[in-house]
Amino acid sequence: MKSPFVLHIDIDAFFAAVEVMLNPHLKGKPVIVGGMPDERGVVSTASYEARKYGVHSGMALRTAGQKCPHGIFVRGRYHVYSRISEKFMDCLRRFSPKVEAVSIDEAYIDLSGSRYLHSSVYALAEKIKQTVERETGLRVSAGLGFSRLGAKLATEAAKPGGFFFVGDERSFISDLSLEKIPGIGNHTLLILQAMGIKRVKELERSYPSIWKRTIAPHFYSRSRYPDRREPKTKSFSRETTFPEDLSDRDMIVSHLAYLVDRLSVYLIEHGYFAGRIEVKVRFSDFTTYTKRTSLPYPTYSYGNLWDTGLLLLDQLLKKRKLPLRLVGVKVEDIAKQRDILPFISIRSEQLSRGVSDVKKRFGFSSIFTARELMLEKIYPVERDSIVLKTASLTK
Ligand code: TTP
Ligand code: MG
Ligand code: MG
Repeated sequence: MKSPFVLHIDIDAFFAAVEVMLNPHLKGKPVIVGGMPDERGVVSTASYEARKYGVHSGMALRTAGQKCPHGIFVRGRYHVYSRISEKFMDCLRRFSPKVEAVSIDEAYIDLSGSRYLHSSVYALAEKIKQTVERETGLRVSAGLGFSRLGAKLATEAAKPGGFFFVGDERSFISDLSLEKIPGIGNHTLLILQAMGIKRVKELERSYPSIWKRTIAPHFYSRSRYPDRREPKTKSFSRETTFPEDLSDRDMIVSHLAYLVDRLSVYLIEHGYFAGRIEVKVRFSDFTTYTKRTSLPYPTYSYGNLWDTGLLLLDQLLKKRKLPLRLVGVKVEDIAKQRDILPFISIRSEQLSRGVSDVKKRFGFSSIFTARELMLEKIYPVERDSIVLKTASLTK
């Protein structure tokens, strides 16, 4: 059997690196993307110079301002990042038909079949890295391994800017601390740490059954082969912290409608169907609730996502007294095709597709539902599109 080779590539400090590329005065400076330090909301990302001060993705902008007072704060321009991301993915696809985009700045590339064309997979991987760097103008990190997990962890270890090949994945991963392993939740991590287990090899030694369930499948099952049919990303989400806490239900509904609209267009553009939807709210006192449910059938339609999303929101709003600080929506169980044909949804899906075409040509907010109209009162419209102040993607 051919041994599989998986290359993983991730752009370094992506949003911040784009800002530096477009404005060379920022080079070498602590750049923080996401908003201004006196604003609510969180940091999308920070340049490596800013990370030295402890600033990282997901940190409150205010905290970032305290940690790095001389930081250069920028709001971020999602449409620019998205265009560069497409360029990045297109460049990778020239090297292999099997490219799996897993987030805006990262992809797995299956190089198993390519090794007969190139003398060395290692040399090919290096060439791919150099080519994307030249064509995008951004620095990337790369990891080559025999499984997705191995390749991804190699990239993490190679950051920033490096390239690692993991020849012996099992011993490489054994030496890593558990928090590096994607898929081990915080809760499990805390329990294991309390039991004195910090590294993968300690887990294997002391609790082989847990190791077998969590780590071993990466080495032995077919899951190590990049799968072309199903996107590996299991969910997509959009959320926003409001400029001021909101007590008006209609205004909250309006924000949710906007985020669902964004997600629906994203699903359509990428040819995905979503099987589940989750809504998240954070009240002023920072208590956070989520609620999710299966959709009646896998869909990308705004109407279908909305109907279920609104039910979830109303259930969540009963949990506590308003005002609310944040609302978000996530879709899960993502698939490229569906087995059942839902007759009832066809109309709603056709409508969503039509609307999405119009948006593509004339701007995101050139057409939208009346529910979203209220947002024009509080946000600027730029490039034919309403711009939320602190929109953020979550992984
Ligand atoms: P990452 O690849 O996780 O981070 P990064 O590229 O900024 O830094 P590095 O890979 O060198 O560690 O995420 C890619 C982009 O996605 C990031 O530039 C900004 C955005 N993002 C968010 O908006 N919110 C988040 O919580 C995270 C983690 C990323
Ligand atoms: Mg990155
Ligand atoms: Mg990434």
